[in-house]
Amino acid sequence: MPETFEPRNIIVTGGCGFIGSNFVHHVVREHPEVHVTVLDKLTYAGNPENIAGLPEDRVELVVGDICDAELLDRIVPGHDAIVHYAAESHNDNSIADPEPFVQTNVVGTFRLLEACRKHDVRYHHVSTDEVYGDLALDDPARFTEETPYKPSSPYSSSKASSDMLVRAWTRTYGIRSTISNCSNNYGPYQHIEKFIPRQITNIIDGIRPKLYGDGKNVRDWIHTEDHSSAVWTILTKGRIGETYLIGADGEKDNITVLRAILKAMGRPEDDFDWVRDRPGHDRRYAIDSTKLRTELGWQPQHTDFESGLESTIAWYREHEAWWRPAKAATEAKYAKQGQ
Ligand code: NAD
Ligand code: TDX
Repeated sequence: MPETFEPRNIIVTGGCGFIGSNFVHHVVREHPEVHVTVLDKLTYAGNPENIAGLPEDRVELVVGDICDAELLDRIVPGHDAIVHYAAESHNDNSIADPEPFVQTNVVGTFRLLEACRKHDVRYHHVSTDEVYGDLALDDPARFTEETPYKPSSPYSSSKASSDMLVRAWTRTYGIRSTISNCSNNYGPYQHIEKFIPRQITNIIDGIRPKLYGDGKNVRDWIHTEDHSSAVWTILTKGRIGETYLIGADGEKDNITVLRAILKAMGRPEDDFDWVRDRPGHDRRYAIDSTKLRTELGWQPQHTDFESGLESTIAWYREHEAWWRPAKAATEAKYAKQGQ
């Protein structure tokens, strides 16, 4: 087992987004010795409510852009690690308007790496399984750390670019970094543009859910809490310069997920609309997380998808005030795209 790194004062970029805020809650709950500085620009996807109520002596919010080198020079010194979640994260948005994806995901990562180089701070890079492109439905293969990069969308190619920067900065400048590539997350605080919360909030609003293409595309679902424990494990026990894939054996096709949502919400299983497919829509993602499990001893704890879905549905029912302000605009954007 590699030596353990014991961070005390970390920066979490994108800590007001879906997965970043779940990670901040995880750290506050599980690691009382750690102080978190959240750096977040508060784009449409960032909401300070996601971390409201956490103890002020444990969590500080700095509102700012990861692309702002001067800001990074002010806040990075004194921290012992950056955990980088901030990104433009939605594939459909990247197809409609790719520029912010290149700016935040590529240039933003470059700025953070430069700050880590200058101030000698450890860096964990949160990435996605989408950098590997897609697999055929009838292919028994799953992605491993050795799978070649073959991203399909502006989003996934910007994430792939950022991963490459991390590898180059690690090899050339000796940045102390680790990378993780995780599969599709679900759980509380996910923006309602994404598949699962979009359909849950549609049903609450009496709108029929929308399924792209033939509905057979497969995603490998993981509860966001398991993603958080995996990132903490890699940050503290991972080997410098290594990549770890994070997944919880949760492959399901979209129509199965949608029918499970409809059933859990008391609707007939065919009560949805087929809509225009996403251009370049990846067919299947599947993660082999053997390296993380055997080398670092990580195990997912929330693998019962039906019960995870039920608690996620309950969360959206109980937090209508949180998602309501974004609902009309999100659906108007989809309607314009025929989705
Ligand atoms: P999200 O869109 O919910 O949140 C992104 C956060 O980053 C927001 O709070 C936003 O305000 C902030 N942000 C955006 N641009 C910024 C900038 N220039 N400077 C500072 N802050 C900025 O995203 P998410 O779904 O929580 O994804 C978080 C990370 O996890 C991303 O890097 C994404 O690629 C990765 N990831 C996501 C999934 C998934 O299923 N959602 C799976 C694997 C990996
Ligand atoms: O209304 C919808 N109907 C539909 O059929 C939406 C919004 C999506 N879909 C399909 C497209 C995908 O096959 O559902 C699947 C999941 O879609 P998204 O929630 O948009 O996720 P995906 O494109 O798979 O990417 C997600 O997982 C990997 C995250 O958004 C990325 O940030 C992450 O890297």
